[in-house]
Amino acid sequence: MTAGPKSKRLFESAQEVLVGGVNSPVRAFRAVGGTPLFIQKAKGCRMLDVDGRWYTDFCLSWGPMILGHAHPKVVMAVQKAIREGTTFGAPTEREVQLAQKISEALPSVQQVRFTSSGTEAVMSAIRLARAFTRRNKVVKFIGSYHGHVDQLLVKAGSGAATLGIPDSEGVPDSWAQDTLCLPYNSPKAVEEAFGRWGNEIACVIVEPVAANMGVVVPQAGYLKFLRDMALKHKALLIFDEVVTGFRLAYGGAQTVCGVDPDLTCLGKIIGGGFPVGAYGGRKEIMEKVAPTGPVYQAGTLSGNPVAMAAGIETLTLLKEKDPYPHLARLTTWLANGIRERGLRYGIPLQVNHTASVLTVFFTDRPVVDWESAKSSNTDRFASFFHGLLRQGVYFPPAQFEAAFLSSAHTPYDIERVLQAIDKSLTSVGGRKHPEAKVPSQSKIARPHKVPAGL
Ligand code: KE4
Repeated sequence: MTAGPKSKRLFESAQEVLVGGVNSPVRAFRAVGGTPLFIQKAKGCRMLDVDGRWYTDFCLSWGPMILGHAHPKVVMAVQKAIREGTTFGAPTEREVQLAQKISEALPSVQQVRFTSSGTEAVMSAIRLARAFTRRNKVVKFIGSYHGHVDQLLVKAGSGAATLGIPDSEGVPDSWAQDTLCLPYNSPKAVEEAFGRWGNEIACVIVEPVAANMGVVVPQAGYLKFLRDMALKHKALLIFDEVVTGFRLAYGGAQTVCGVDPDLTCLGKIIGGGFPVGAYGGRKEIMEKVAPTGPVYQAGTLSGNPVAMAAGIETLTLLKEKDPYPHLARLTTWLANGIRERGLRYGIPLQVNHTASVLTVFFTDRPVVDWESAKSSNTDRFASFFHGLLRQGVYFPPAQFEAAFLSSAHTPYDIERVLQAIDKSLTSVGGRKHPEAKVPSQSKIARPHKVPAGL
């Protein structure tokens, strides 16, 4: 549909040697159709594909690039680190510095362990929660993704409080049976699960703002409810902040909603574009991890100085510049502009957003969980995506993902993408109703009450 000849040629040869031509499934454009663009380079909020076409980027590598691509200060910090050697398999000062920054930003995180991906961080946090509580069951939420962790690649059983079934080949039934998959934003389902399995549940893992069913914010009081339920049943509460960490605020969702989890998983932004994950929490829990405790976890490149340098510079700039109010304003402007256009073109759509994450769902139902998210018209999303791509706007190539903004995006970029959306909505089958009474931005109804704090 929209890829140039060089991307097409590259994708052909890529598929010979790389599974599906990619190193992560979502990059293959299977959710939206067409050939994935091969990217040559990126700077700020712009990406250049191998056919010489520029795009305004709202995928930002699925979240890490909150300062925009190739930020000069991050590049300089990485260049300095590389010249000193890239990895020693020995402790370095930069690991301490980045861990201190994370702990200062997230008071619930007294100690940190770095990994090389968010998946590793989540896998390790689950293992640690099971060891600390001496229990096996894990509660996760339908539609949430926490990396390709075997025991979380699980779908809901028949009833809310029934045991999970594998959601990927290669995951043994026995491993899935310790995972309970509950609907997000449903306190009743959590009460049922704890009522039935309470003293066997090691932890509840939750995306404090879901981003992997598209953006779905927690309903008012929901996170506090999970905190109270976990405490009551002596289970651990794990916030998977791989997306929300340093995205929703300097620190993350927990600093916005005022709920302290027992363990936090991080990734993406803390690596500044390099492979970094982390998990952390109270010392009494973390000291169970080797070498101070019996929970084994390790990694050749965990905490390597180059990735640490990128993370340190990124968090330093985020703290110094505090781009969060600017990002929230731009994102709200974009969200309201899309809502207005949906009304004007007579296309039912929902825009869920908070801070600098946003998802457009083509449905007339408010999207508050996986059930309502999957009711959206994904064919319309695919047309919307390609309509934008043809105009040089790169949204995430999948409905059930978040679009991201960076401090490199400007009001000009929002104006431009709204103009592109005007055209793209006609390709979705919308007809402009010039006489449509479009309420002013301030009056556009929000599909659901965003809870105080988020
Ligand atoms: P990684 O292993 O990809 O670094 O992180 C896994 C992960 C953990 N937790 C949450 C909430 C996540 O969103 C992710 C990964 N996010 C996806 C996009 N939703 C990464 C993109 C991809 O899989 O290629």
